[in-house]
Amino acid sequence: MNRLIVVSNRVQPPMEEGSANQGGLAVALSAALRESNGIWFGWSGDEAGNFTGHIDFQRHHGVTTATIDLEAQDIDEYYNGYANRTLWPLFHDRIDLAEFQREFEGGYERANRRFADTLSPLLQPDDLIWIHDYHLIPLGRDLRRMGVGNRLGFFLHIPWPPTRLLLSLPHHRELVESLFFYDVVGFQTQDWLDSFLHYVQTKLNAEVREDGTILHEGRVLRAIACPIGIDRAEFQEMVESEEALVACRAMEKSADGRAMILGVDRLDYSKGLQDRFLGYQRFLATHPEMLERVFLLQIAPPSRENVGSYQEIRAQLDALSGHINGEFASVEWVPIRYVNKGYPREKLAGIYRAARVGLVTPLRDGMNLVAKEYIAAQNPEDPGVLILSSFAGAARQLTQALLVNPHSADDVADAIARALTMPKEERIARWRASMDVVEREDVTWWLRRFVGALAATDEASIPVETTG
Ligand code: ADQ
Repeated sequence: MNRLIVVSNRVQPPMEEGSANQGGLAVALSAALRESNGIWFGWSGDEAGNFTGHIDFQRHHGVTTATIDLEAQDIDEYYNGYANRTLWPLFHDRIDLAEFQREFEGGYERANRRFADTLSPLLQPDDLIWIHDYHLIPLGRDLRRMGVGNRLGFFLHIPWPPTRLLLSLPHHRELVESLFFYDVVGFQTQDWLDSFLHYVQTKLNAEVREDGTILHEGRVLRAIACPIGIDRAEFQEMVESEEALVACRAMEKSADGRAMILGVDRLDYSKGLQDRFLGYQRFLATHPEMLERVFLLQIAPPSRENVGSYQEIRAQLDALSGHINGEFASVEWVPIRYVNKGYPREKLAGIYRAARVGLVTPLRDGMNLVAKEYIAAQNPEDPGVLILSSFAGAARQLTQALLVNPHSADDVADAIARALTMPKEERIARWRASMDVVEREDVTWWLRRFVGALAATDEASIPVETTG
């Protein structure tokens, strides 16, 4: 296997056991890198007074990392700005929250060039370079302009927006055209891939050829649907760990015979937490017989706290959970336990297992690994039920979950009621079908599929641009 160079905005190598809150990307890529013995390159998360291009190399649990610091202005305009205030909301269907500022765009271009300048001297001719996510879309183009002829792949972890939405992004054409400097571009689902194909066919007049490759102005790109999975083996170990067992027992004890409905999400407007709370409120209002017999545990560690819309959502959720608790609580029972912190993954695995219902209702989500982790954590003989938004990428694979429209409080309420009363045989049958997918299409499968497509690229067709 060629050496793999993974590039992503943040580098989060495997952490010490028991550390809290590793994101989906980090969890998946650590597994991928362990297998490929590669380097993980990206931003350290730290601020430098002036950008120096200094690279900090480290080794963590079998993974070599190489990180750079960015200047305050870069962080503001590239990370908090273009990535998280322009692209993230737009790609998650929240044009109302998307901010279009020229400084953001300039910062995004500048930071991507800084990545290219510092990364290119590390590259060896046979390296496969795999760039991740919306922060780094133009990086492939910048590397090509420096003469990098390696095979280059890009994977988008978030949805690709419908063309009519993307058109509202200034310079959308340049952004999309920069993807044509890669050999392979991967999307989480066929839906997101179809949206991409729609744009390139209708706006760029690109040709989608019979072999699935796309031809645009002499460049050939292979675009694939390649859904990310969880590290099944690692997760299985975690579920069986002492910490998980202790956490599971502690949760069951604290539930005191009540059925636990569980939500686990980064605190983000795309995760649909407000609508979820409203759906649960509707459930309580329409099923008075269930009062005091269930509770919702929502674990939601804050994220991106420097972005205003994230502060707002936090305040709104605090108010809404307080309101629902005020409306339904008794002296002995609180309907929503709302916790704003991350948990060590072993503990989280135990909490998943103790939950009768996994409530995963994002309004839009590239994939959603929590849904897969919930399935993987269940007791095969007495599994809980996954309620899943049809707008999560995971819904394309986990078709035997109870799929809901997360915007509809009635739909969510009905699904909760159905999940709580579902006969054991049906629970087992639905869980088994979901678990088959989680087991078959795990992170190793994802890695092989993407890297396999990249490695299969015909080297002679690699376009190299040395000017501009
Ligand atoms: P995220 O938006 O971060 O990822 P998700 O796929 O659900 O969303 O991954 C979250 C990860 O963080 C899970 O592994 C989960 O266990 C962990 N996590 C969440 N809350 C936690 C807590 N309180 N304590 C500990 N761990 C917690 C982006 C995209 C997704 C896509 C992934 C991977 O938005 O759509 O699935 O990348 O491609």
